[in-house]
Amino acid sequence: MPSASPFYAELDILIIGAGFSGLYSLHTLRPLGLKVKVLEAGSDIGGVWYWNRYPGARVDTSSECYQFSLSSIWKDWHWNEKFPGQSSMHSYFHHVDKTLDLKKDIWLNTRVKSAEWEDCEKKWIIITEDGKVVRTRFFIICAGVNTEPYIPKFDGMETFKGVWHHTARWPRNGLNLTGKRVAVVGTGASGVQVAQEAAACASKLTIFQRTSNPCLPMRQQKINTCAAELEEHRKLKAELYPVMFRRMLQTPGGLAYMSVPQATFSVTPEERRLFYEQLYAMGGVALWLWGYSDALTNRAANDEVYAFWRSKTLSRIKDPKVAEKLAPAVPPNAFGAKRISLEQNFYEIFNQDNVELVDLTEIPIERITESGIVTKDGVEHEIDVLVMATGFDSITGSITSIDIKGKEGISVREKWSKATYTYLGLATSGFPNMFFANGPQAPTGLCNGPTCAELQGDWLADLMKYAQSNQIDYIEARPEAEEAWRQLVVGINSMTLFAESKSWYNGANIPGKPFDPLSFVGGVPFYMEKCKEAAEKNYEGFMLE
Ligand code: N01
Repeated sequence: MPSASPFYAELDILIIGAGFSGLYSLHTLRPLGLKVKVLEAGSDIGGVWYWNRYPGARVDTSSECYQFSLSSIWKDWHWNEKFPGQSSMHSYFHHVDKTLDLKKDIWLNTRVKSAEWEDCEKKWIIITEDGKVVRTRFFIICAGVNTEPYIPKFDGMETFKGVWHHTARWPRNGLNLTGKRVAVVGTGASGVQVAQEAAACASKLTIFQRTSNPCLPMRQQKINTCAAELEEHRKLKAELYPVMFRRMLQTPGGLAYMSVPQATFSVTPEERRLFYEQLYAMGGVALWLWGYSDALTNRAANDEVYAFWRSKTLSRIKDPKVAEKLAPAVPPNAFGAKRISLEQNFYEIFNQDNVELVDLTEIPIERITESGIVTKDGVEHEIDVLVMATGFDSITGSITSIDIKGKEGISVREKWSKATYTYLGLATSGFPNMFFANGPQAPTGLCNGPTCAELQGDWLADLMKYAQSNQIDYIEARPEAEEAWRQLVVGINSMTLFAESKSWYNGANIPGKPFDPLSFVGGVPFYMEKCKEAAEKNYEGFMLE
């Protein structure tokens, strides 16, 4: 009996995760007067910004967009940088908590181990790693996009006598890299950020790159916070933020800007060059997302942007051999079809004497020893600290890492072992009363996190309201609705260059994971139109009882 457990709770709605999605859902569900709680594995709120504490961890979305749109929160919050660091994000979440009084309904340090559907009661039994049992009618997984660290199994890893950490499991008290011999494996967003910091203080930094990652200049800016400017800023925000947040719902990525309507080859090469120069000078994601409309659908158009980016990047790296590895003539993936990272001085660090690049496509890692990394050419790279910036079992990993058994007794992990099936990227058949936010087959990987957290959070809150007022206690996605959704997701993806890229967007970063589009690439407005359409037809595509 669950009630025999040392800790037992009966809820209406349980939310897993206290990042953007989980906090927003808690806030929007409270007015329904139901018993709602959040379980969070970390010892504090913030989700990805709680876990990622590696040196240099920083948001790569402009701060005005990377926040909740609730005026009660932004009116008294001031960012001090355009791209805030982890500690600013940490303070932001505390401000959110103070404003919305959320923590009283969050159980921290509580990791969910399993969830099982109890058909007779039409409820879920949730069990946590420390033995708590929760029975709940509904269950919303807001466990994050890049949550489950991926650590490759290198031979000899257990023999290493130095210190090693995955970027998302960095020690809470920090780790001093000054004067150390540091290796960074991986050159995604995390690897680039940690490498920039390590290059400034390590005695030797060796960066192991498997696939070159075309990074764009962040062009960080300080935001003045002196009293006079703050007042001016407050006024501007009151005028412009509501417009900006409305505008964000009209763009594919849930950001304030989008691509221009012209196609790449509809303008002269000179015009094109001028436009690329402007976007590059703006910094951030501009050259990636605000360029010509066909940049991610037409290979030749994509090659044009890549060639521009390459010419800019080559000029920053002194050694032509190193430059060719970081910005090769033939791109390994279409530009932007694998997540673009932002950098501050990533390419310049390779001009320093203490920084070395090892190209794993030429010389792979053979094994880890007591004192370092041995590559296939027999060279031992001696190190004190090994940083695994090797990414995550993205998008599905935070769901499949929980042992969730649905009404047929099979787990989500088994159900998605060959391909992912969801309806609207919000639910999956066979798992009644279970929903997810920022999960698979929603805009997730291509959507600004807070924007999608709010859109899906509002949609789910409306569904819960509908269930409450219509005495519905059973909601399950219909198999035929999820089949049709899958066709749509795969169909749109196949019209883009995302279909041929290898990245966490489609599971290609994890050995054995199906190669499958994990994000809906049709853009936020089209996605929301589909969700709205289903809701207006009394939640068409769901069985409601
Ligand atoms: O992970 P990644 P990440 N041997 O998957 C390499 C968000 N984020 O943590 O490309 C050698 O991008 C792998 O190589 P390859 C952001 O959305 C945001 O950096 O697969 N190398 C790759 O280079 C981001 O996209 C922020 O060939 C191996 C790297 O490890 C997402 O999180 C900051 C390997 C993994 O890169 C993930 O970023 C940080 C192996 N066996 C993260 N296995 C900001 O907002 C993997 N690699 C700033």
